[in-house]
Amino acid sequence: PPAIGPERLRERALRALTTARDRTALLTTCVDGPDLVAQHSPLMSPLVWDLAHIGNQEELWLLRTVAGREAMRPEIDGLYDAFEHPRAERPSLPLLPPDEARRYAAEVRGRALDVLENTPFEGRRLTEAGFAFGMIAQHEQQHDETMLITHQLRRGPRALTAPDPEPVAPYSGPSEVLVPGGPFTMGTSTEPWALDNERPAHVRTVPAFHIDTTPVTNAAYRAFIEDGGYDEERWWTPQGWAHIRTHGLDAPLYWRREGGEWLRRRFGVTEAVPPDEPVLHVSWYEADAYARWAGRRLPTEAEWEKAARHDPATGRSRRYPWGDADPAPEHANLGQRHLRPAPAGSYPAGASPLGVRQLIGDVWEWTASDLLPYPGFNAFPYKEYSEVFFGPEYKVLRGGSFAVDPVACRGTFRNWDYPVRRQIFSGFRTARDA
Ligand code: AVJ
Ligand code: FE
Repeated sequence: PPAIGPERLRERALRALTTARDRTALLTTCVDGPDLVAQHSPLMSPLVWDLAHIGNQEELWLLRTVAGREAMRPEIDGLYDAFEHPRAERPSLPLLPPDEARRYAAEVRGRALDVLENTPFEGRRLTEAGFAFGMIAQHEQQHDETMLITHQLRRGPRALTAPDPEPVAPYSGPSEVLVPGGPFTMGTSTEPWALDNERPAHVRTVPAFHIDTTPVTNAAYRAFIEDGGYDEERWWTPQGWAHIRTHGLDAPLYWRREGGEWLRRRFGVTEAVPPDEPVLHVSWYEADAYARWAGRRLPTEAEWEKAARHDPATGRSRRYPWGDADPAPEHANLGQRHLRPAPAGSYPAGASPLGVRQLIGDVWEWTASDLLPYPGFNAFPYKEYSEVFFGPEYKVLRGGSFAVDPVACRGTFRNWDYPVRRQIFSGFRTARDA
C-alpha cells in the first residue's frame, strides 16, 4: 500500500486508536463484571474475551511486529487466538478477569503510543507501520461492533443509550435506479488502510441493472411475512427452506407478534417494529427469499460496488457514494452515534451520483456473492484475516451498519458471514436485470 507522511500518520493513527478505545471502554463498562464474563449467546465470545483479544492483537502487530518487542505475556496468546478456540468454548478458558484484561489492554496501548510517538518511521517501514496502525484501529472497531452484537443478544435491562436518528418525511422518490452497463473499477490499490481483500483495483464489466434506491424496509418485509412468505417453499433455496423449517423461523430475529402487532426487542427495550426503518437481523436466506417473492434478486457484490462508487459522468470510482470526502454525520449513519438504522430515504447528502441512498451505514447489505479473492489478491499481513474464508461457505455483506466506525468503512470494504447468520446488523436491498 502507498505511504502517508509520518506526521499525518501519527495524527490519523492516534485519532483512530483513541476513538476505538473510547468505544471499547463504553461497551465494557456499561455492564458490570458478571455480564462481562458471561456468555450471552453461544454465537458470541464473553465481552471480556473481546477486550483482551483487542489488546493481544495490538501487542502482536504494533509492539512485536512493528517495534520488534518481546511478548509481554506469551502464556496468554493461545487463549486469545480466534483460531485456537471457537467462540462457544471461550467462556470455559482461564481468561483474564475484567480488571486484568483492562489493565493488559491499557498497558499495550501505552507502549503502542510510545512506538507511534518516538519511532522515526521512514520509507518502507513507514508504509508498513502506517498500515499496521490502521489495521489495528479497524480491528478494535470491528470487535466493538461484535461487542455491540453481544449487547443486543444480552437479556436484561437497557445498558446503552443514544439519541434516535432525525425523523424524515417518508421517502417518496423513485424506488429504483438504473445503473448503466459497462466497465467500472472495483477494489482499490491506493486507499492506505484498505485491507488485503479489497485489493487490487481491477476492471469489471457489469451489464445494466436496476437497484433499490433505499434498503428494504420493515413495512415491505412485513408484507412478505403476511403474504405467507415463510410458508411457501418456492421462494426459498433448498438450504434456506430446510433452515427455516428446522429452526421454526417465521420473522426476523428479535421480532415477536402480539395480537395483530409486531414488536421487537432492541437493546433491552421492546418497541413496535418501525415501518420506515430498514429491516435488520435477517439471514442471507431470508433476504434471498424476500427478493424472489418481490420478483427481484439480491445484487451481486460487483453490482453493489458499482452502484456505490461508479460516477457515470467521469467513469471514475469514488471512495464513497457521495465522493472522496471522509464520512461526516450528514452522509451516513455510522459509528454507533445511534443504536438503530435511520428511516429509509435518510441522508440525501450521502446519495450516489445516480441517487442511491444509504449504501454506507445503517445496515450491512447482503449480496448474492460468495467471498472470493480479487484477481491479483495477495494475503497480508496474515492469511487468517481473509484468505482462509474464501470460498462458497460465506456470503459477502457490503456498506456497513450504524455500528461500524468510519475507519472500518469504505466503498470497497468487504464483510462476510454464513448465510444463516442474523445476529449481525444485517439487512439488504434488491436488484433486477435491466
Ligand atoms: C471481517 C467482521 C468477518 O469479526 O470475524 C476481527 C473481522 N477478523 N478479528 C470478524 C475480524 C479478526 C471479521 N469480519
Ligand atoms: Fe479479532
